Amino acid sequence: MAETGASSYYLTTPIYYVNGLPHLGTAYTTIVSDALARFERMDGRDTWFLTGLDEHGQKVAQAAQAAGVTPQEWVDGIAPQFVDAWQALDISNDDFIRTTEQRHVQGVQRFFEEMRANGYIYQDTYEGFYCLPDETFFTDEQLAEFAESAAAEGRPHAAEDGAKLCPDCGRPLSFIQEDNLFFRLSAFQDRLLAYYEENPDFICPPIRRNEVVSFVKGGLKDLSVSRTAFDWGVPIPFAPGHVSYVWVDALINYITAVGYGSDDPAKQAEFARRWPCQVHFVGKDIIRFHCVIWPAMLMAAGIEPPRKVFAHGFLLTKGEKMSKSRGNATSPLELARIFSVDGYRYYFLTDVQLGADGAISLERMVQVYNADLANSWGNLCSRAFNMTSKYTGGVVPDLWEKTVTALTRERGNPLAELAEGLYERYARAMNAIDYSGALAAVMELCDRANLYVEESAPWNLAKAAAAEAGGADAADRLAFVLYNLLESIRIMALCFAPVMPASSAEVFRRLGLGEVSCVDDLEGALRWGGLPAGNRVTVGEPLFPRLKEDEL
Ligand code: ME8
Repeated sequence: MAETGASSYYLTTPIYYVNGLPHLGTAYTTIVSDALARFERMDGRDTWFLTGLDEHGQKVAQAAQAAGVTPQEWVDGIAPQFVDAWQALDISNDDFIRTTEQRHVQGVQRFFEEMRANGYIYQDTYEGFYCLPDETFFTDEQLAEFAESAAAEGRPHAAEDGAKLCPDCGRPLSFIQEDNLFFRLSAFQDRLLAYYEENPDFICPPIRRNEVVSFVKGGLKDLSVSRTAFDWGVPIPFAPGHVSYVWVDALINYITAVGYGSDDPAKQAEFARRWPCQVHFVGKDIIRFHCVIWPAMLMAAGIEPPRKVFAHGFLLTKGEKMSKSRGNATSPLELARIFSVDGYRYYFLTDVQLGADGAISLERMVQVYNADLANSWGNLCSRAFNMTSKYTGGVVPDLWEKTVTALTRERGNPLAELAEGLYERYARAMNAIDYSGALAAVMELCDRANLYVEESAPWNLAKAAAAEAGGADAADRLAFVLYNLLESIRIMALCFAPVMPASSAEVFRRLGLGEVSCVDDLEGALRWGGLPAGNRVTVGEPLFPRLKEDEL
């Protein structure tokens, strides 16, 4: 195996096809990945987050032809729309790779040479079925299995004209016959199974792991890895007239983006530092490419496989997979306009159980937004900031240490107590890529803080403080309560930041604090007492104004 290091935290999204624009599905994977990237940075790791575009292949060539432009013109027209959409959704990717870039093309060519030098590439004739929309080959066995299960479930496996349908997307398959290059995937069955065994967390969640293991146990066929029927792809240096099969080209992006195949020593050092990747986030539709073909390709080229592939489920609207071709996709930017970018990100990360298929609906989005963000988190911030403005002149109260100790002894400090173990609970869930769990831990503190407002009734303390008798005591109590609320808010804003970066940054500004995104010691930052007394607090507009479904 090549010398590689694991001193960095490198994570990726799939590189998306440029045949359509960003939609809720691709935005979902990108947000899921972004939340982890942001958490890892705040938790002090040297993080590198990659996304990008898959620009080659027959499908793109055909789309360009239909539009009357060259494939390069076509992809150049689509790429900025992805860049803009991810920027609008606050995606913090460190790099954006396009497979038509020279750095990638050169790396793909080198990779092919490596696989060939190691004896894993040979030439033969491919004869079989191909799904153009999915850019996927299907073996006769796979089609027979599909025909059998479709018949048992009463679903069609062939069109009315007899054309075979794709087992994955249900669209008609094409028959192709070409002289192609083949990759000896069959030689990797045992090594893959051993890798899964030795790395039980390589495929997550477990249901996907079982699926992949039983697929590989069923036997692997060699894979056609070049095409000769068109030329929109990476030319294979030792096989004139052949371009790389688009999936092989696409998978290699994960290493070319961090320097593989470069002649520049600085890039080579970057590759040694970044690879192997910690997590490839993908949808469950492309798990075989990532968990079978990709690690086998890497083994064939003498490179370590990635540490983990996390496959999430599909977003469904009314039970159907949501996709542009089915016409049931709402644009991410449209939803972000209604719910704010943070409200949108929060919903998908908290209400859709990562890994399972998730039914999404506008009604449910409104419910979650209003309950958690408008009524709970946003309302807590408004109340605490308003009361600070009214009762302590908009300044974070200052109290003698002795007074704090005495008041804590007298009444306890439920917020400080709950915040105490928060890092552990939250970071454990984030490291396990369990966003719902992590956010639930933060919402627990939020709910407790809202209750604390009611229990401690600062408005009564303010009245008592203003009255003559017992004023000093009540003023201390009021200061104590307000500090506890503001400090809890600071702590929650830190924990919410990977999921809702803009509103957390705003809360930090309103508390007179620096950039939340610059935090790189989350555990230290979450320690109780970090909010400096004397900071000026700004009230501002509601962070998450309530939404009425009938007004959307
Ligand atoms: O497959 N729900 O690109 P692609 C959730 N270029 N996620 C969804 C989704 C849905 N309804 N629809 C799409 C490709 N996705 C290749 C990848 S990687 C080396 C090459 C997400 O544009 C999900 O992550 O078809 C899925 O795996 C991906 O978009 C497919 O994107």
